[in-house]
Amino acid sequence: MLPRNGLSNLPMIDGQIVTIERFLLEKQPEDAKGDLTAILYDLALAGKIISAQTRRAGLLDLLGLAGKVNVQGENQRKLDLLADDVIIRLNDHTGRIGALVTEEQKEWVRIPKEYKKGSYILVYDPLDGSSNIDTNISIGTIFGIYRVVDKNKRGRLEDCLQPGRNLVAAGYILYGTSTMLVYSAGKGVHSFTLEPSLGEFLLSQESMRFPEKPAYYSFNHASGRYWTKEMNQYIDWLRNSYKHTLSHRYIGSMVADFHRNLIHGGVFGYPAEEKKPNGKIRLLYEAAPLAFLAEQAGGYASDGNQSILDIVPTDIHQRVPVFVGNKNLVKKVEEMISTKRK
Ligand code: P6P
Repeated sequence: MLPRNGLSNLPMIDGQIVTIERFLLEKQPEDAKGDLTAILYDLALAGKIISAQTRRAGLLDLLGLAGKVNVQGENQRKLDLLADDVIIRLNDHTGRIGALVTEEQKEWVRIPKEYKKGSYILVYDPLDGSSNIDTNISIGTIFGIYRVVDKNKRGRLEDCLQPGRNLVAAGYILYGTSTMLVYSAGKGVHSFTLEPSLGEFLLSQESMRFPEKPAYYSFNHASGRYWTKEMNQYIDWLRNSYKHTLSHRYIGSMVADFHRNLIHGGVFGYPAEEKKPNGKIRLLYEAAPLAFLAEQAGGYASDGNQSILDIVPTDIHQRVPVFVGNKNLVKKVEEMISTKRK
């Protein structure tokens, strides 16, 4: 093995420094045109730009509200709009994307006529957990990539309303103590850490799997009074079945909770509530991409009745109850709360 003198402080796999560019090229099928790889590169670039802005937000007056409200009725934050703008600008003219769906735009985003139509659909939440921005808690970009239904046509709404089972790739970029990009293109989940001194995402873990033994459950206990009796019985079951080994961690940033549970084992849940019969999490660009990753990592995701990946969206912003992570813990939710005929 080569001496590790000058490189000892960089993440290496088997003595090799693997950039995301190299990894993607090595993993892409022989006959690939390279469009999907290029889209993942573009998302990595977006992650670098958003990370730089997020890190300096306090200095650049990017914290706080943008003075606008999005389609969800949520106050948009300056960084929400910046992240959304970065991703659209990096993808709308490449000829790789047929249409975009983003949490921050009411309608699906058409590719301007002057640009070539693309054969992929990009759905994304530019900054999940953005209510945490001002308190320096980890936030993240969540994305999913589909193929267009009909390659001969320009992107249409029907290309955007596909079930998660049709995803060709999904992932997230986590802006935390370090910036990480975690993705899957259907052959396992792989994580990359941004090395700021190089401006490169370097491979930090290949083929990530949920640990069998769960360490955390992530539910907002304060909302327990709005859950059904059966949902509260599930939480009691969790706490009694894993008395001494399960802790509670819920930081109000699903992508960060998901990431911690992927590494240490656990389950995240945002159940239906009296006033939120479909919960809060958006199906298309939050739940489905994380469900895709979860299954690729040996986990599972459900709305309490069925796999999140089998739900066909009828609206680009529709919400679903979400339980995602350790397969046994999520299957137990279905067993205890499913309203489907037994
Ligand atoms: P609550 C962030 O807005 C988000 O969509 C998820 O990232 C997070 O887990 C959830 O909402 C927090 O919602 O109602 O518990 O504050």
